[in-house]
This record gives sequence, C-alpha cells and structure tokens, in this order.
Amino acid sequence: MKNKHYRTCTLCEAMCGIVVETEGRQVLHIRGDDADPFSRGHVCPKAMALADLHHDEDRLRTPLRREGKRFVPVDWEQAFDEVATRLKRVQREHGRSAVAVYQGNPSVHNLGTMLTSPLFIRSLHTRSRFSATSVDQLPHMLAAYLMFGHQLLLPIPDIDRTDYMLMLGANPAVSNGSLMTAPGAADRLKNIGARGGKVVVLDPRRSETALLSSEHHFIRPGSDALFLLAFLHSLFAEKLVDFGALGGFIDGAERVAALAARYAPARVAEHTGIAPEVIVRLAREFAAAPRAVCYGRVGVCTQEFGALCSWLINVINIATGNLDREGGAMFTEPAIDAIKLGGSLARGHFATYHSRVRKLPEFGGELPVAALAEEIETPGAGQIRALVTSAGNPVLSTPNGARLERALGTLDFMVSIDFYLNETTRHAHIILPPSGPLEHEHYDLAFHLLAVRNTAKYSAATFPREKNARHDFEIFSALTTRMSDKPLERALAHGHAFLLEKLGPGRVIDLLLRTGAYGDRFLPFGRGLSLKALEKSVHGIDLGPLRPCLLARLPADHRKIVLAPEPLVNDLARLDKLVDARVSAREQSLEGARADQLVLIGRRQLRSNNSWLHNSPRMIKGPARCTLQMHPADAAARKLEHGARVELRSRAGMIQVPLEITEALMQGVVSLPHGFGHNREGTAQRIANANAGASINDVTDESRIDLLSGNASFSGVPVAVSAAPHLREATTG
Ligand SMILES: Nc1nc2c(c(=O)[nH]1)N[C@H]1C(S)=C(S)[C@@H](COP(=O)(O)OP(=O)(O)OC[C@H]3O[C@@H](n4cnc5c(=O)[nH]c(N)nc54)[C@H](O)[C@@H]3O)O[C@H]1N2
Ligand SMILES: Nc1nc2c(c(=O)[nH]1)N[C@H]1C(S)=C(S)[C@@H](COP(=O)(O)OP(=O)(O)OC[C@H]3O[C@@H](n4cnc5c(=O)[nH]c(N)nc54)[C@H](O)[C@@H]3O)O[C@H]1N2
Ligand code: SF4
Ligand SMILES: [Mo]
Repeated sequence: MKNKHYRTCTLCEAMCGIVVETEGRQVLHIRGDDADPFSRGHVCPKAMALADLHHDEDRLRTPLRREGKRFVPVDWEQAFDEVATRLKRVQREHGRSAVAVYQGNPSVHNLGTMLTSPLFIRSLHTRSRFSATSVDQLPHMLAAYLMFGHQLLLPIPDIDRTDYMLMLGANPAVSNGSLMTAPGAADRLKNIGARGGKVVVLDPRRSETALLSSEHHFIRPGSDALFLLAFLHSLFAEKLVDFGALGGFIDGAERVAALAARYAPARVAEHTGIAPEVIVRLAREFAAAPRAVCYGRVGVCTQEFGALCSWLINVINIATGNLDREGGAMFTEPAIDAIKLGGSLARGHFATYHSRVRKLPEFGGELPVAALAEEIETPGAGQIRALVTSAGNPVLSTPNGARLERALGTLDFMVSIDFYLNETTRHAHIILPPSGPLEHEHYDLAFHLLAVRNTAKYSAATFPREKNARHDFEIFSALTTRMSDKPLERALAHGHAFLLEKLGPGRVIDLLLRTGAYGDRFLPFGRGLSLKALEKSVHGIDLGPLRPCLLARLPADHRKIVLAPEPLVNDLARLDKLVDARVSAREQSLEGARADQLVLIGRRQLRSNNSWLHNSPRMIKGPARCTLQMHPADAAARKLEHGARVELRSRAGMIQVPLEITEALMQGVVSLPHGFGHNREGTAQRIANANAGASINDVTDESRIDLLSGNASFSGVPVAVSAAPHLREATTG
C-alpha cells in the first residue's frame, strides 16, 4: 500500500518539511511539503539522498567486529559487552581520560543521540572529549559565552525582515544556512533585494551566494577580523554608533571605541584586499539602513582569528542598535528551550583545564579536535588509548586527518557508532550501526533554537526500525548501563534506559513541550503545545516571528552585555603582530606568504553533506566535483592548464587533484571541497570509493588553529601547487 509521511529532513540545519511517499519499506519519492509553514515546499537536491540512504546496500545493518583485516558480524549483546569490557580495561590500566569520545555533526540532528549521549559521556568520566564543534561554530559559542553569559545565546539573523545583510564567510545559497535555520535561504536572500534592501557578501570566492547578492568583495582569507575592526573604526569615527534599546545594558563601550580607533581602514586595506573607501561606505550604509544585520559563518569561524571575528560581528550588530531588534540579529524562544532546561550546567565554561600536549583550552568540557592525534600519539600519563566515535568522520573532517588516521591505527581499542564502514570507522574494533534517519521519530532540539522563526514540528518514524536494528538512543543506553559502575549512576542509567525504551523519545518530547513556554501545562482542554497537538499538525506549527527577548534570556547573574571581554581584547595582540611586524613565513598566511605560495580555502557543495552522502548515486552523479579552483593568473604563472592534474602541497601533506581554472576565485587563493578522499583501503562505500576524490584535510594543518578558541583553521592554509609528476600516486591510500 502506498503511503505519505510528513516529516522534517534531518540532513542539514534548514529543517525543510518533506513528504515521503512509501510503499512497504520502499521510498518511492521525496518532495518538499508545501503545507509546512516554515519551509513552504522548499527542499534541496539532498532530500532525495534520504531515499538512497534508506536503500543503500552498503549501509551497515548489524554490528561488526574486526578480526585482522576483516569485519565479521556479531550480535548486539555480545558487541555491547565487549565494548564495555574493553573500555573499562583501558580505563583501569591507563586512567579514565585514556578513553576519548568524538561526536560528529549528525549527532545534533538525531533526537535519540541528543537525549542519551550526554549520560553516556558522563558515565565515562573522561576529560578527553572532542566533537565537530571545534571544526565549526566554536568561536560563535565562545563569543556568546563571553558576551552574553551563555554559550547557546546565539544571535540569529532576522533574514526575513532585514533591509541590509552584511555577510562574511557564509554561503547559504549552497549550505542552506547555518546558525540561521532558514529553509529556502536563497529565496529569503533574494527577497531582501526585492523589498529594496541590500545583501553585501565578503568572500575570497565569488560564491553562489555572492552571485545572488547586491555587492560582493573579495577578501583575503583570514583577514576578516581586520575588516571588522576597520568597519567599527568607521562607525565610531563617523559618530554612527547607537546602541538603541540595549544602551543601558552594555559594559565596555568606551573600551571597544578605543580599540577600534587603532584600526583605520587604510591600515587594514592591504591585508584584507578591501579598499578603505569601500569599508567606510559599507559602514555608512549599514548604519543608515533602517534594519541591518552582520552575519558570519564557517568561513569566519574556521580561521586563525575565528573568535575575534565572532566577537566583532556581535559588536557591530550591538553598536548599530541591531542586536535583539526586528530585522537585526535576534534570539529565539523555542518550544523546547535548551537554555532554560539546561540551567547553569548548559551555560558553558572556558579554559578551566587544558589539553595535555599543546595546552589548548577546553570549552564546555570539550577539547579542540585539532589536538586529538597528538593526544593519542604522545606517551605519558593521560595518553589516549581508546576512542569512541559517534556520527563523525574525523579522518576526513578534521585538520591533518592523515595524521589522525595513523594515530587511530595505534589505539588499543576503538568503537564507532555509525552506519557506514568509512575512512574513520574502518579503524574501529567494533562498529555499532544505528537505524537510519527515516526509521526514527524526530524533533529538532538544536535547530528550533537557531531558526529565523519560532516553530515546532514533530515527525513520526516513517518506517519502524528493522527487528534486529538498534536506534542510536538504544545503543547509548546499552553502553551507559554497562559503563556506569557507581550504584547511584547505575540506577540513573537503568532508569533512563527503561523510560526511553518503554516510552520512546517522543514521550520525553511531550513532557518538554507541555512544560515549555507554549505548552498546554497538562490542562485538560489546554490549547498549548503537546506531542498530540504536534501529531495532529503534521506539517509543523508556526509560533511567530522572533521577538526582542535578550534581556529576559540573559542569565540572572549576567545582566549586562560584555562588549569587550578580556580574552578577546587580549587576542588582538596576536592580530596586531600580523599587521605590524615582520612575521615568519608560516605566520604570513594573511599575506599570501611567499610568492610561489597560494592560500587554500574550502568549498561546500549542494550535493554533498560533509563527508557522508557520496555513496548516494543521485548525489555523486555529474562531473567530478573534487576539483581545485584557481584564478587564471595564478594558473598562467604556474603554466597549468584547465583539467590538468595538480599536486597540492602544504606543511601537513600532499594530494593530487584536477585543476579548474575560474575567475570566481580571488587571485592568490585556491579552493577545494572537503569530505572527499574515499580512496582508503578497507572502506565499504562502493559508489563513494569509485568517486573518491582527495581529502582537503590531508593538507590542512592541525598546528594552524585559532589559538584563543582552539578551533581548526581551514581557511588560509599556505599551499604550493604544481603540475603533478606523472605516475605518482597520492600520498594516502
Ligand atoms: N549542501 C551542503 N549543505 C551543508 C553542508 C554541506 O556539506 N553541504 N554542511 C552543513 C554544515 S555542517 C555547516 S556548518 C554549514 C556551513 O554553512 P556555511 O558557512 O554557509 O557554508 P560554507 O560553504 O562553508 O561557507 C563558507 C564560505 O566562506 C568562504 N570563506 C572561506 N574562507 C574565508 C575567509 O577567510 N573569509 C571570508 N569572509 N570567507 C571565507 C568560502 O568561500 C565559503 O563561501 O553548511 C551545512 N549545509
Ligand atoms: N577542510 C574542511 N573541513 C571541514 C569543514 C570545512 O568546511 N572544511 N567543515 C567542518 C564542519 S562545519 C563539520 S560540521 C565537520 C563534520 O565533521 P564530522 O561530523 O566528523 O563528519 P561528517 O562527514 O558529518 O560525518 C558524519 C558521520 O556520521 C554518520 N551518520 C550520519 N547520520 C548518523 C546518525 O544518525 N547516527 C550515527 N550514529 N551516525 C550517523 C555518517 O555515516 C558519517 O560517517 O566537518 C568539518 N570539516
Ligand atoms: S536544505 Fe537541508 S533540510 Fe532542506 S532538504 Fe536540503 S538537506 Fe534537507
Ligand atoms: Mo558544520
């Protein structure tokens, strides 16, 4: 029998409503749900990948245990027991922190994982915690923590009501928006222009978003903090600063004014590649716009001054009265509010301890993943000897993945919770494959918090999980109960597991919805939200546009916005070194370094989801996309031709890729997508293996990070490019 299921796509942050047409266990088709009040029918090509993923014969369906070079199926209980026994053995012999955890990006798109992985991690009592946060949005969270007193108080651009959007290092036309859940972001951007507003994009590449914008400027990779400081300089110098309604709640305005005074547009022009008069004009336009917002994403986070950028973007919004104001950068009031629920525990902390080898700061209890390899390799007390990965592929997604990969091979024990045998999980001794995205219910705990409207939506499972399958939450519960030794912990773990297994995550959502801001509070005829209400409204419920609410959302002991947090102010010295001093060759990345050197940036693609949709026939079809883009002048200087195979070398490593010559790139900059490199022996993703490409993270550098936050710095890696010598194989394989 044919059926229609309404649900939310969980592949990216956009939360598009989809209609999944099924027959038996087959997915016939997936399309956008026109009746979803938030996404209004929008989907991107990736939605269909959910069907491919569901049917993928390479998707693992039973636990695997490595024996020599082979993986053999084992049953679940045996696998759980062995994982617990071996993790405990490592901890007994080498201490609790000898077991590390890495949680990847899909964790936050998985309700069961969100509800159960924290308890599992607690049961490990380890300081060796890592996640994709430190290759992504960590600087924004740090800025929020230092300025607003809570790591989750992330300002969201009010894209539907703004008149002026200044965007740095983001490409929502492809990514569909990030820390800005806005399904159909490209249309929303076009609407800004259509209502007489302006979108200005700063990007070293004329991106798909730049093509939709009113104005685009090339900016040198890693120089955004200088641009933002000069922009602030202009605001102060021209007396355009107006804090608006938040005026009485700001600490440190004079300090920021004094700091900005040091960065005249002329001083930064050479470094940023943006003329002083352009900076001054943009500042004037921004201040004059009735409603304006400055927004920056991955391109400004994953660079050497990521935290400074995140801070300065907030400062610009605040100094022009655009924070917490309609059309500016706003805060959400979600139906299930992690900020309220998490209490003081969720606020975060910073640098309360440091990594063992490089002394990098923790943030919110996690260490920067750029330090994972060295923590495995370096002997001594606290050395990592075992690793749990869940929903992550750090071999392809973290800087110098090749080094990490070598380190993984030396672990005493590794377990991966993942449904693919890929570049990372092939190193595991045990792989625990969870059910697929269509086989479990869903409520977005993370992305309603980051959405441009307040909305709520619940999706029932499209298919029941197969009999012998386990959901992520069942895997975590099984491991937590086995790892919890202390009586109280054990009781808690068993209670938690029992409740979730008996009731399912949906009941937890019900409780949280009903007691939340829009809840029915369990009143018999209450009209508020409950699971039942959401089950009836299969397309989701719109709870209205964002409203000014920051003052009510600030933690009780943090009544003021800290405009000039000490750690950020102090970090300016590091930036100044680059502007003023003669700097060593490696530090010259802002200036393109040596004449033969180029700097590398990434390039997200519409039919790709970080490293893991390349086994979908529909996603990988078409011309090869793992190409190195280069400006014609840079190609001519190296006598390189379009389509030639080139060798890309950095301090960290070397790869070979085909060259694509294009004027879309700033001179001196080259661009390569991430998530490829499926040529590793022993992986089992046939379509991805046949379209392997090379991994950019074999050349990105774990020693180049944002020193303040510890975030990876993928943008601006110095590289040399030359014609590939014939018959030489890529280094990895
Ligand atoms: N199709 C697709 N969608 C995705 C993903 C995917 O892999 N594929 N991934 C999802 C994830 S996990 C995330 S976090 C989001 C990310 O969402 P976005 O941040 O919007 O995506 P990116 O394409 O990484 O955009 C970064 C932009 O920064 C530019 N850039 C690079 N270096 C610099 C620099 O130094 N300064 C400036 N100003 N710009 C720079 C790049 O050219 C690029 O255009 O996308 C999500 N959506
Ligand atoms: N050079 C460079 N590197 C980058 C970036 C960049 O722009 N440039 N972007 C960075 C960013 S923003 C991010 S978020 C990271 C992503 O980094 P990661 O999260 O480490 O990597 P992914 O490629 O997202 O891998 C996700 C894994 O989760 C598995 N998976 C998918 N769904 C589920 C599920 O429901 N349960 C479980 N258990 N497993 C699941 C997939 O099979 C896959 O193996 O990459 C980062 N790396
Ligand atoms: S934009 Fe994101 S949420 Fe929407 S269909 Fe594409 S992958 Fe799914
Ligand atoms: Mo990400």
